[in-house]
Amino acid sequence: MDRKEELLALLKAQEDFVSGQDIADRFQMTRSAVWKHIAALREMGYEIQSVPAKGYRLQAGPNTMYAHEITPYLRTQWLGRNYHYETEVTSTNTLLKELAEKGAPHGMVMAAGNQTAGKGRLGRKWSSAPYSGIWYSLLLRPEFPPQMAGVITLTAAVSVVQALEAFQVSAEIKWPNDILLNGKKLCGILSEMRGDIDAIQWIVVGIGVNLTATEETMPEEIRNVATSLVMSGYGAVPQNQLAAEILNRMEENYNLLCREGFETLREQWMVHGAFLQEQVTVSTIRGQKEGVFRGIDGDGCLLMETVTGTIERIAAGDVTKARHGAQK
Ligand code: BT5
Repeated sequence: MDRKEELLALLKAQEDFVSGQDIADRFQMTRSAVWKHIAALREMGYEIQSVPAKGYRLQAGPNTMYAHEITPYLRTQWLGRNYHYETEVTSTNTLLKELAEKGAPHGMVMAAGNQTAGKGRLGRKWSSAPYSGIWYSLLLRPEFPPQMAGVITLTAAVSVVQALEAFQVSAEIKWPNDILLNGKKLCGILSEMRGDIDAIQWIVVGIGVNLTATEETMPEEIRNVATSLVMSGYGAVPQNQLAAEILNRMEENYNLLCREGFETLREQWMVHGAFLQEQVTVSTIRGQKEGVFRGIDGDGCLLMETVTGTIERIAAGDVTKARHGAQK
């Protein structure tokens, strides 16, 4: 913690005014140094009231994923201990991939207030209005074989749902990478990797969770499909605690995955999976398939029962609930 952060911690701990002299004495600095730190904190978005003869009082913090706002809530050993925050980036995935190529370590997290070119899968766009959600990416350097890379996205999805559950938000996972709340998309996950047949160099897992968008501010093009915690009535969930909790769960689940394989996480996934045992349509790059969604297998592939009763494994695609067709 630097001085400015220590001062912030003091203001947070104190409901009433703290006098400039008290701060100066406590940190052994001059009154003008106190003033400079207060100005710097204001610059960072903290609303600090100052009243002559009374001192300073913190009124509100910004909705910003600064390291010092996240780390107090971390219970991790390695995930997010190397944490970077940028006000604006093109995409946290793009930036972290560049850092991964330069040797950035396992567990690094890159968060941003705004993404000017947020990415979804297959060249799709991820809309990331400034300060309206959690936009961050996690760098993993797994020792497990490349065949297991596919389950990382599902592991992240389970982690997000568990973290939401810790704040009494009950969400579902739509295979493979969407988190749904009341049937609409609250969160998307984009995993990108580099590796060869024998080894994974790195996997970057990008997670986006909508928090504060309202019916009015949610971008037009996703208004019908997307939701935010505020729109769903969960506006009181604290962003930075949720962001930390996702990392806490992800580290636990990743350790579990490395230790025991995917089975326990697969079971967890099945507890939270959307459209299970329902008639679904899966759009893949080779066209559409329809059938009953029977679950996922040990590689994270979707298992679909077709009309002929055979089970097909699908490795990638987008699931929607079929409009017609009987449920079994
Ligand atoms: C995803 O792709 O859902 C992956 C989203 C990953 C976002 C994170 S944010 C941090 C990191 N940095 C990045 O640049 N990306 C990651 P996909 O399944 O392809 O879904 C994309 C589709 O979701 C779009 O075509 C829209 O229909 C919809 N969409 C876009 N923005 C959305 C939003 N903010 N909320 C809900 N749905 C959205």
